[in-house]
Amino acid sequence: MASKIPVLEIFGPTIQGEGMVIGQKTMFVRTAGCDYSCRWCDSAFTWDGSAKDEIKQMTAEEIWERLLELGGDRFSHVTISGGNPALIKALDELILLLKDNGIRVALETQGSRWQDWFYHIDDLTISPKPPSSGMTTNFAVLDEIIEKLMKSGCIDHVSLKVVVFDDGDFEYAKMVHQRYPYISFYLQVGNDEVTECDNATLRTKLLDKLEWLIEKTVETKEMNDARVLPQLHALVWGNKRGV
Ligand code: MET
Repeated sequence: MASKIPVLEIFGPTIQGEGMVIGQKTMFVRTAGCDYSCRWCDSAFTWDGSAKDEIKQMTAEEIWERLLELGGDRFSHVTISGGNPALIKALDELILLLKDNGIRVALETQGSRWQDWFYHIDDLTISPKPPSSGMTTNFAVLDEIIEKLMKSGCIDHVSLKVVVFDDGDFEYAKMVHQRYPYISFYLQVGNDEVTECDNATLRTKLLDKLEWLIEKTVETKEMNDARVLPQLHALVWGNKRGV
């Protein structure tokens, strides 16, 4: 019997608003469940129980059918996010099915768990969480993940992304970048206004924070190879879900 994957939402086509493939037209598959509970998580419904009735246990085939129903021939890229999708072994079936159909696959995870199917991801974003999240990075695990990806020659498909809310987070980001200097490194403006409904207010705040993060980055020699990005989806659509 085909394995089931806990899915919270499938949507698109839209664009990827963050990280290494920002702007890429994509579909999203958001899995349920996380081993973290970040203080500022913008998808807390994946783990806090508030959307537990929306979780569907789906086979890879069912997910593919739903993607086709929504996206038709208007997509060639699928992003798997969460929650932490790296908790789900059964995603290997979905990833292989997507690849068999000529779809490129991106995945977002915090780097707290390894899965062998990481090797098949075209755009793998590993996003260790800074102190403001309230989480503690297990660097033994992260070192092992990065080492496996390095050894297998997948490193061109991998990036590190650190969300920055304050000076402490920036110091953490510097440390992560220095620890893995050969991996493309992205700094992302944190959104601590995840309940703000007024898009104009949110945009102004996020752009002010972007300016702050750019200023810090340009002043810091350890960040000479870093890329600074906003969350494009938050600027365009605010805190709306399913975009
Ligand atoms: N948990 C994954 C990450 O940290 C993906 C979703 S975060 C809302 O990057």
